[in-house]
Amino acid sequence: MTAAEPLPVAAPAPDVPVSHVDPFSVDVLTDPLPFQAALRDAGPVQYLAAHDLYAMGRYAEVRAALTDWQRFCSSAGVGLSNFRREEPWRPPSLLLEADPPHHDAPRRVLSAILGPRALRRWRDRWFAAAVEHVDALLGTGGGPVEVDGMTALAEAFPLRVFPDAVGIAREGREHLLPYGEYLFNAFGPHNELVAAGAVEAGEHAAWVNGQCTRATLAAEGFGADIWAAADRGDLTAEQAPLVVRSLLSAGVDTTVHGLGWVLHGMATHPDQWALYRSDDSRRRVCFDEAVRWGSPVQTFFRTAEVDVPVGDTVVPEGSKILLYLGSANHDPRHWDAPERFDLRRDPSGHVGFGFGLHQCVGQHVARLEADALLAALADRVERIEPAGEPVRRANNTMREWASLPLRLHPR
Ligand code: HEM
Ligand code: OVM
Repeated sequence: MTAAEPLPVAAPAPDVPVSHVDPFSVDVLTDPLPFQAALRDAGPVQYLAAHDLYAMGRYAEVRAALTDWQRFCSSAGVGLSNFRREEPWRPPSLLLEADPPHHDAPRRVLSAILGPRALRRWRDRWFAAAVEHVDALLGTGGGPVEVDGMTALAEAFPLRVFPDAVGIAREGREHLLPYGEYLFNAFGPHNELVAAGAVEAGEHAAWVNGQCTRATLAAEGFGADIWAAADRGDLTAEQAPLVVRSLLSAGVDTTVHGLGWVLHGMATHPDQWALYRSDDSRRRVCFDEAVRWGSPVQTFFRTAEVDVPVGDTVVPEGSKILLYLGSANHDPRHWDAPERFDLRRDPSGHVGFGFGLHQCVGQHVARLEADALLAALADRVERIEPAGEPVRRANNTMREWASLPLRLHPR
């Protein structure tokens, strides 16, 4: 090695607090709040020795970093792996894993296709589907019914409406959830969670990729809309299938676990369900408060393009930075009693959908799905009660319930 070559970065920058805890251990993943409180209290940034990376957990710094795409870039990957040194496990997303100017055209196209105006044509259909879904679940007996809120509601409802809205085949839809589960694990380190999914990931990915071609997509739907944008010249024919893949990657597990958190919130805070049912003005904020409170997407990484001063230290060029959306959403420096699921608060400014350039382009889709299901439940269900111990599932990126036993009391 010549004197001009920099040493490999494997030591913390000077004056940075160091943690030796592995935040991707199953223990921390299933109970992340104590780790996140310690991360915030250590300072604006901490070095995580277990994975040679920097982590931010305070609201102000996380939000500032999400907005600073020039210095905290996405094109080197938004997981632990640095795409400039390691081959990505799948071709990078043209949205999530891209910086301007490449990010611009795919983003503009999806913003229009998934925006509030474009979604108006799905609203009545999704509200009607939710009423049918809840009616079938409650049956005709009139008494309380016990369900697993995850399988019967949080998974079943998005799977009932979203794949049809994209326009994919019915056959093979069982690949969607495990594909997302693996994808979100794969943003983390290559731990046992990734290893456990790796055997089947190839099959899920092959099926998902097969759904993205013009020939396999229905004539009406978000998929067809993406191909129409390619026909207009707003995207190339090479970009179109990858943009469809983004919908199938980011659009299923996220809403499933967002709904899981709203159902858990209502079951454990009966006063909030009463408030939701009685006060129309609270409905608008409900799902966002659940996304803040549960933060189903806990983290995304960035890569430092240059040396970035943060607090008393400098995050060195080329290092990975872990942005704790979930921790920012629970920072008492910004939120009053953040651990409380509270429809009376104003959750705006939460970073559960990210912030800035990459802020979730599918958030209106997620809100519409949630509004439809919650409205149908509010009409028919007086009380939502826990009917057993909820069960957590560890994922390297998402904060998930595997099972939510619920008792629904029809009115
Ligand atoms: C981006 C969360 C639903 C598609 C993001 C980001 C977050 C997020 C945190 C920012 C990523 C970053 O900054 O690196 C969520 C949550 C959801 C949800 C919590 C549900 C509760 C959806 C849905 C779709 C979708 C339903 C598709 C229909 C996308 C795409 C991006 C994205 C394509 C990348 C945008 C870009 O990089 O410009 N989402 N999402 N998401 N989301 Fe969502
Ligand atoms: C994508 C993508 C994948 C996972 C998550 C995401 C939350 C986007 O392929 O564009 O945003």
